[in-house]
Amino acid sequence: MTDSQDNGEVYNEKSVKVLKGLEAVRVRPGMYIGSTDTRGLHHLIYEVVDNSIDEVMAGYATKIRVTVNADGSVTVEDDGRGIPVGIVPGEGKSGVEICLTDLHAGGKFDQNAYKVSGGLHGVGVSVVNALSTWMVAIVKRDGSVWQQSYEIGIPDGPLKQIGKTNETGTTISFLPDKTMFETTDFDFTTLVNRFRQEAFLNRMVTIEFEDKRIGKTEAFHYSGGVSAFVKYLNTGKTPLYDPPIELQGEKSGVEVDIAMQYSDSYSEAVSSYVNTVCTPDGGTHLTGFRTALTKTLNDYGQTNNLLKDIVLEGSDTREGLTAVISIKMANPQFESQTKEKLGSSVAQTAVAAVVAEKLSMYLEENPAVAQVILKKARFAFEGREAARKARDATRRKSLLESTSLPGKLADCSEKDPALCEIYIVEGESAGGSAKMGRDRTFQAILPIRGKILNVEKARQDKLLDHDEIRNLTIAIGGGIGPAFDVTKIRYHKIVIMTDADVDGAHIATLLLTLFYRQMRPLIDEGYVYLAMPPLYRVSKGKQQKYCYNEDEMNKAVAAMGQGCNVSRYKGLGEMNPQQLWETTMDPENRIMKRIMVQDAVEADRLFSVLMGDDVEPRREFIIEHAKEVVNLDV
Ligand code: 0RA
Repeated sequence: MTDSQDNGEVYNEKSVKVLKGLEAVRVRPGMYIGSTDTRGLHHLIYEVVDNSIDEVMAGYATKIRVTVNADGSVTVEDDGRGIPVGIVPGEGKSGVEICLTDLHAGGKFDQNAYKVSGGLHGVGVSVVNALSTWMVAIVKRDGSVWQQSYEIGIPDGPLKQIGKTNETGTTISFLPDKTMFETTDFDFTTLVNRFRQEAFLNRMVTIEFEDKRIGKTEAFHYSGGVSAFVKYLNTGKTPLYDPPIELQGEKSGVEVDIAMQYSDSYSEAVSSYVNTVCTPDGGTHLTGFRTALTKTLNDYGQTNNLLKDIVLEGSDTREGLTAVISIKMANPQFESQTKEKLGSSVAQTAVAAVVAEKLSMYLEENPAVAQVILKKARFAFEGREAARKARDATRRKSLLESTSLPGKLADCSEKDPALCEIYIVEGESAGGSAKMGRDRTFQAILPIRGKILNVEKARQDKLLDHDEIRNLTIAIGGGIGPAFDVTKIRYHKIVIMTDADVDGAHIATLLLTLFYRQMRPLIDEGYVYLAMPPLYRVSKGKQQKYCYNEDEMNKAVAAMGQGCNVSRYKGLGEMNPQQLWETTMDPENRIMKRIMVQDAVEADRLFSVLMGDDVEPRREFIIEHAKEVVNLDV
């Protein structure tokens, strides 16, 4: 048998496999990208960008440009080595084609130790390709420019040389297939937050992001890395020392990079990452951090007579702590497919060793900071003791366990939580309309008064003294704080409905922060939504159309023509019950934004900006958002 025959056979057999693979992706897209909703859609971009991030982590690229084009397609460009263009022996195809069409290409010819792509969420660019109406790959490598195009994953021909260059890099463009997704509308803010986070976790990279649909550009580069990340997360809080403590080191092949800074707040904001991928459920690296932190602070406190005769618990050492734990390691193992929790035990020992060594060194060298931290932890210990005593003694137990629901709650008749929705509505008048407009079989309404929930400043034991927080807690039914039990909740859709103005955004932020900090599983399970009331009603005679943004309004005006009437809704209160039902509450017509952990993390930060001690960031936020409101006010 000659070589060419051999290659031919391999080629045919592989091609059939590739086609079958791509077909499988299109039959069950959710299996490959998690879901076909907005989350799955955004994963497409993350997957492609993660490949470029891998090239950055391997030390070959520094710049990534992401563009959402005017037609909704996406372009991701990097200045790395370029995907290999040569024919891969035994495959009979170029490296580019294998990378972009073979489901199992990951790792085949890429010896990158800390891969993010192709990992847990990482499914390979071939999956993105299969779910795209078209994709174009352009590679600059070996002195030439190379190109290959695809339709729903199938190449239009072999990789072609289309020009000369002395640069290197990879550019991938794609248009998500509308028939595969519930929505193909990328969200600017979601993407901005993701790219910012990736830039914080890779201090080498510069990510430029342009959204041509709205003419906005952002660039992210943070030479300060995780320390800059922590400072960013603490915007608006009052740090107890500055700069954040940095703990870096390498043990057993695990690179550990941690920054931590305490503020005078009571909440904990510790997030963890493996190879720049967020691990919302923590895992071994987080456990290693926690145990070493507790032990190191106890040891230091005992040795230096700062703790008298108390022993700190883990939670005492994390009150008011903002920290980012970023590790890089080969072949991380996760505990489950969907929940992102690290299982590799080597990460626990490595992180614990680095933290114990570097933190005790830091404390020895910075006794003033050490004093401040120990004092904070001791205060937390005392607060916890006080709370426990109060809990035993007072009414809070009976309050939460009482079977009577809040008087303000208009409950639904359905009892199966999976079918029930609760609308948390700003203001009594909108609450009244919502009560009248709702479908009372499955929709409950809880009106709340404006600015209520300063979770930041309130200690755990004081939260339930707030009427509004108590009402919310009893209505939702899972309790509050560390003991929150998601299996006891009474509704699987918790919908925040506020006016579409700065105050409304503020109240939504407060509620999201409460959920994020005190009822976290609600966010993780995807039970929290923002209602999206329309901004305009365009009418002419008997015709009418509700519009949810300016663009839709302009289109409706154009369609109805001369003499049509445009009214802008400034608040929910301007809609009568029937209108509120039709536009915002009827599952057939309404638009709701499902809150993802990422949104909640940003809300948590925004919350600190709004409620924290610094005036300047708050002023900036309000000005920034005032602009948006003015823009809407045409
Ligand atoms: C495999 C091998 C090599 C680079 C890449 C893949 C690569 C993939 C992507 C995806 C987006 N940007 C990328 N940049 C590089 C390295 C081969 C070598 O030069 O040794």
